[in-house]
Amino acid sequence: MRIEHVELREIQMSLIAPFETSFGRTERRRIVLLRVRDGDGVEGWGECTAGETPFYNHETTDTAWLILTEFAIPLILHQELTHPSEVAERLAPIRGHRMAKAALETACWDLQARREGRPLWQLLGGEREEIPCGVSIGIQPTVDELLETIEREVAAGYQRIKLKIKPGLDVERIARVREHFPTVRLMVDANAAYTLQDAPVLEQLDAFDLMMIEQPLAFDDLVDHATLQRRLQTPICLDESILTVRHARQALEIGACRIINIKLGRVGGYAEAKRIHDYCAERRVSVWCGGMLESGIGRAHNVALSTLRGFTLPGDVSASKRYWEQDIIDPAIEVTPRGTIPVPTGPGLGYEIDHERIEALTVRRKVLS
Ligand code: OSB
Ligand code: MG
Repeated sequence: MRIEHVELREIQMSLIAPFETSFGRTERRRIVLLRVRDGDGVEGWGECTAGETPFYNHETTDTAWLILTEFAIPLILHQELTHPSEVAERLAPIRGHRMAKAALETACWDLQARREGRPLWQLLGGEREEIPCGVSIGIQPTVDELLETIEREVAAGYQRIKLKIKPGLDVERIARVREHFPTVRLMVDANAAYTLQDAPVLEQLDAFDLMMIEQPLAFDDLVDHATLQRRLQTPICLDESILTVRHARQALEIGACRIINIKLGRVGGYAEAKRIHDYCAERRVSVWCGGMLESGIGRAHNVALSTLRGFTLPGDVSASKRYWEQDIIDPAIEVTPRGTIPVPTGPGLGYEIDHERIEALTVRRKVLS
């Protein structure tokens, strides 16, 4: 495999409804898409999951654009590679900026799968024919709106509901939700909004039979999570804190979590995602695939990743129509009434790229070749 041509685009898309977390509110996405092409004209597509603001992690749409064009793409362009797993190795000199690197790395995996004329999920070693799906529900203005939203998602078939929480919008709200939905599989995600001093509040969440509490403490913390986990019955799931398989090992060794949310962008692509998955699978630690409000290309990559054997818990991989009026892939990602996404059978990502739609949404474009 030898990449001879790379095209970057920024597309802008409005969400169907604003998405609010403890770190902020998103109404409109600025998404970097990346298309790689080899000498034979075979293409691969990647999506950068960096947000518009540096409030989930340090990366943004603009930092990713800079790192990709100035540093990452030049390390890969015109280089002979025997396997897409080498892409991450070549990009290793770049410290951090994993979302930028993942956009390029995942595109190269897609390209290799298309070269071989087989689905990307098979190239990755996936085994699942359909993946279990959950939804992530942003902070709602009122309890009534929250209950209505949950009602709709449960009726659509989703297998678990994740609710965003923050200090002041936690115990009371979850109590109300649990009252209305006594048996729904529920979890919460705090996006790092609490500190150890809030342990008494978080302990109260033990009363609601939650599957897990995702990232309650600081984005770069492991040790305080271990202290907190000892005080909680509910499993802690780490998201922001896990960037590498080393972090995963250290987190499990000290008991900082019992579950890990794997996101392709956050960990730098498939090579590291697979390492974290394999490490957890050997130890019977459950993992699931997180989401970053992706468009169809990122979503399709999440579907492929979720076919790996260890992704036993429903992920935040949901239907395109929950976020977008019109997606950039065809068909859009749909969820069955039993809350699953059937895995596509075509080569590479397995969904058609809607070039016209992408062109119409593009606000800047750059070619490196
Ligand atoms: O913490 O999982 C998160 C969205 C943006 C940033 C961080 C997170 C999220 C979500 C949404 O929870 C998941 C999705 O794409 O549906
Ligand atoms: Mg999260």
